[in-house]
Amino acid sequence: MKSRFLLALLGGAVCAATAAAAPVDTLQSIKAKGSLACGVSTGNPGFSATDDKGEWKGLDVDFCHAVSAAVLGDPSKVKYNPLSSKVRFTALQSGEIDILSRQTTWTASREAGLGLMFAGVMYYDGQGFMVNSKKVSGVTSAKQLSGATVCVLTGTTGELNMADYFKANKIEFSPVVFEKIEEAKAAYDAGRCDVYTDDQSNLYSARLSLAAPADHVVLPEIISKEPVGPVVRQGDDRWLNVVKWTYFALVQAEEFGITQANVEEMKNSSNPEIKRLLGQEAGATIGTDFGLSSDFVVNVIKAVGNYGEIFERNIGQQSPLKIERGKNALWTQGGLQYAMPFR
Ligand SMILES: N[C@@H](CCC(=O)N[C@@H](CS)C(=O)NCC(=O)O)C(=O)O
Repeated sequence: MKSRFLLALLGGAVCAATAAAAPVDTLQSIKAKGSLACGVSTGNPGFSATDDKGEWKGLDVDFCHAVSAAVLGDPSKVKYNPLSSKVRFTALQSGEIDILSRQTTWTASREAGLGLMFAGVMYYDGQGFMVNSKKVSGVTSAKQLSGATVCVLTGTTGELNMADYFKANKIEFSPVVFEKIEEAKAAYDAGRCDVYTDDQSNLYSARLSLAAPADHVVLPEIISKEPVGPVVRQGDDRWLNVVKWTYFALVQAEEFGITQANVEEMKNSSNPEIKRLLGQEAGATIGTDFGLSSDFVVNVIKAVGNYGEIFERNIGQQSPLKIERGKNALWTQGGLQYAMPFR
C-alpha cells in the first residue's frame, strides 16, 4: 500500500490530470461499470495492435476478451488504453486501467517496488538483437557488436539487460533511446542505429513493418528471460485470482482438448475433470467462489478458444509471424505452459 502512495507521488507530474483512485475491489467495480479497462501497447502486431478496421487484435488483446467473458459473460466489453513502456505502470497504479496486458516482463523489482502483481505468463520470451545486414555486413553474433549504436525503448527491461550484457562482455556501445515504438522502428529503418533490441518476438513483429524485411537478421543470442504476462495491482487478491485462473483455464482447456468449436459438446463429457473445469458438476462452486458464474470457463473458451488457439491465430502458424510454440508449448509437449489444477 505504502509503495502505491509513493509511486502515485512520483508519477504525480505525469498523471495528475487523469489519476483516478484505484478501486479497492476491482472485480466489483468492473461489474458495476460493465466494462474492463485494459492497458495494451501502442501497436505491436500479433500481441496488441489495431487492424485495418481499427479493431484491436492480438494475443494480449484476446486475453482482455477472455477476462471480459469471464467477468461479464461478454468478450466485447473491453475498453483499450494504448500505453507506452514508460507510462504503463503508472496507469495501472492510478486505477486508469484494471489490467495491464502488454508484453510486460515479470520481474522481482516490479513486484517488490511498484506495488504490482503478475498473474501468469502468457508468453515466454527472451531479449534479442536485430541488425541491418546491408549496414553492418558480416555480423552473425552479438559479440561482434563493438562500437554499435543500438535503438531501444526507455522503461523496458531491454534497456537494462543490454547494458548488463555489453558490460559483462566488455563491448562498447551507444544506446539511442526512444519512448515510442514507432519512433524507434523508424530511426532503425532510416539507419540511425546499427542494431535494434527488444523481446525476440517483437523483433520478428517489427521486422515485418520495415522497408526491406529481408535485409534484417535476428542474431542467435538470447540475453535474458522475458516471461511476459498480465499484471494487476497488489492488495486486491480477489481480482488477482480472477485474472490468474482465467489464464489457467485457457491452458487447461488446451490440455483437455477443449476448443472454441467443441466446448458446448464438452459440457456433456463423461470425464469428471472436464466437467469440473466447465462448471458442469452438480453443486459446482469454483466459479461462484471466485465471484464469477459457475460456467465462466465455458464463456471464456467460447469467446477466444483455448491457449493454443489464441497462440496460433495471433502469432503462430495462422499468423504472419509464424512463431513456433517452443517454450510456450504445453508442459505435456516439452514446453512450460502448465495450469494449476481445477480441483
Ligand atoms: N517486455 C519488456 C517490454 C517490451 C516492450 O515494451 N517493448 C517495446 C518495444 S522496444 C514495445 O513493445 N513497445 C510498445 C509500445 O511502446 O507501445 C518489458 O516488460 O520491459
